[in-house]
Amino acid sequence: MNAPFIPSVGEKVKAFLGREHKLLIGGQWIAAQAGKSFDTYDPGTGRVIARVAEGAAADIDRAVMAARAAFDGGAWGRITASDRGRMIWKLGDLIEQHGAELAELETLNNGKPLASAQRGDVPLSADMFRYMAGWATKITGETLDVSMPGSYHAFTVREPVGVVGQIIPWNAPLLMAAWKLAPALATGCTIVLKPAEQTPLSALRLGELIQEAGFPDGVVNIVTGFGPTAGAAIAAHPDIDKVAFTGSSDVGRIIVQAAAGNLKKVSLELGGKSPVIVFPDADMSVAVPGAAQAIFANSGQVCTAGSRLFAHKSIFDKMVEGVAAEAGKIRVGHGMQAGTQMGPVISKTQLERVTGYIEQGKAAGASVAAGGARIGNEGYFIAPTILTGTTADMSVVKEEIFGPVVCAMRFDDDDIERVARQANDTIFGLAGSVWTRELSTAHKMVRRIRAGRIGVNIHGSVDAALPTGGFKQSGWGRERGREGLNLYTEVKSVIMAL
Ligand code: TXE
Repeated sequence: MNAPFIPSVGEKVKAFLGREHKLLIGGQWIAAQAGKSFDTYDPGTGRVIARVAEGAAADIDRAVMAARAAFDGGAWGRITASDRGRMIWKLGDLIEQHGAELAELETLNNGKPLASAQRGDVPLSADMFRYMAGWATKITGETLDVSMPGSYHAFTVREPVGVVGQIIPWNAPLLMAAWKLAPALATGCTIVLKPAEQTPLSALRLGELIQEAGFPDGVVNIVTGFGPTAGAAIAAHPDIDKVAFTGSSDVGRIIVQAAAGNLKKVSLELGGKSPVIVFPDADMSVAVPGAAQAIFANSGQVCTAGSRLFAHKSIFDKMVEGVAAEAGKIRVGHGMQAGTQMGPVISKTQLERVTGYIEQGKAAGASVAAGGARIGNEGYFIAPTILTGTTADMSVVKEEIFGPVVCAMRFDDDDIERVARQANDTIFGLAGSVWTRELSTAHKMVRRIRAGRIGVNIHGSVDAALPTGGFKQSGWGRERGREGLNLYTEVKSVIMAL
C-alpha cells in the first residue's frame, strides 16, 4: 500500500452522500424522534462520509405500528401473490439498473473492492430478489389423508408469520438486506429492518428503490441506529412476531433472551470457525487458491470463512507455502483503488480485535507464515495472515476472528473418523469444505462434518438457491433457497367434517 487514497465517486453517489439520511417509516422519510444522528465512515480512510438518523426504541415503535397496519388489513394483504412477485422482481431489476451506484456506496461504506461489489454483492442481491419473486406464487400447503377418508377434508395452508424484525451486520450490507427482505416479502410479511450502525448507506438507498418498485407504505420500514438501542427494541418488541438476526453469537444470545418476552419466533445466523480439510490426493492447483479464497475473500469477514485449514502431513508444507504465496500476491488497498483485491476490515474496533488475536496466537506459541500485522496507519488494513503451530486449545483456533487470519494445522493419519473429529472440535457448525479426488472420502466427510453447508473442492457458494445456516452454536434455521421461506411462514392445518 502506498500513500492514503482519497476516493472519487460518481455524481449519483456524491448526491446521495450529501442528502439528509432519515428513517423510512410508513412510506415516509422521517427524522429520528429524538432528533439524533450519527456519523458513518469509510473504513479505507477512517474518515466520515455521511451522517444518518439515529433511530431508537420510539422509532422502532413507530415502524412496528406502520408494519402492523400494512399487515393487518392493509394494502399488502389485498395484493395477489403474483403482484407481490412482480414487485419483488422489479426491485431486482432496479438494483441492477442502479448497480454502479450501489457498488460504489457499498465499497465506500464497507471497504470491499469495487470489483467485488460490482461482480458479487450487487448482482447477487438482484438475484436473491428474483429468486424469491418466483416463490411468491408457489407457497402452498398440502391435502392430507386423515382417518375415515370421505368423512373429513384436511389440508394445510402456509400463512405469513406477520410483522418481522430483521437485524443485519456490516460485512455484506446490501446482500444481507436482500437475503433477509426477499423471503419475508415473498411470503407476505411486513418488515422493520435495522442495518448495522457501521454500514447503513446501501440499505437506505435500497429503501428508495423499494418505494420505486411500488411496495405499499409500511411493508418495508428501515430504521438506522445502534444495537443496544434500536436493535434491542426490535428483539424485545411485543408486537413483532418474528426476529431474524445475523451477527455475533453473543448478541444472538441476547436476542433469544429478549425475544422470550412475547415468545416471538427467532432465526439466527451466527459465527463460524469453518474447517477446510485437504486430503493428500487433492488437486493442489485447486486446493491452494481455494483455501486462500476461503479465508481472504472479503478480508475474512465472512461467517462461513475457512478459518481452520487442516492438511494431511504429507502435503502440509506444500499447502502452507502455496497459501502463503497466494497471500503475498493479494493487492491490499482502498476498495475504490483500481486493482485492489482485498480491502480493510470494517472498523478500528475490528482492526484491534483481529490484530489482538494474532498477538494472542503468537504469545501462545503460533508462528506467522504470512502477514501477521496491520498495514499502514490510515484505514484499517491487515495483511493476509497464516498462523502455523496452532493447537485446538488456542483462542485463535477456538474463537471466530472474523479477519484475514487462517490457522493451519496438520492431520497425521488416514482415519476419516479422527480427521472429522478434529474438524468438528468447535462450538460452531456453519460450513466446511473437503478437498479430495476420492469420491468415497468426499462422501464420508460430507456426512461426518457437523455443519450446515459443505463444499467439495469448493469452499462454498452464496447462490440464492442454496440454504445456509448453522448446526450447534452457529444459529437457528436456514436462510435462502426454498428452506428460507419456512422462516417466514406459519403452517395452519384445517380439518373439515363432511
Ligand atoms: O457484531 P454484532 P459486531 C461476529 C464476528 C465479529 C463479531 C463482532 O466474529 O468479530 O461478531 O461484530 C446489532 N440487540 N460477526 O460487534 O454486535 C448490531 O447493531 C439487538 C459475525 O459488529 O453482533 C448489528 O446490526 N441487536 C457475523 C448486528 O447486531 C444488536 C457478522 C451485528 O452486530 C445488539 C457480524 C443488541 N443488544 C459479526 N447489539 C456473521 N454471522 O456473519 C448489537 N446488535
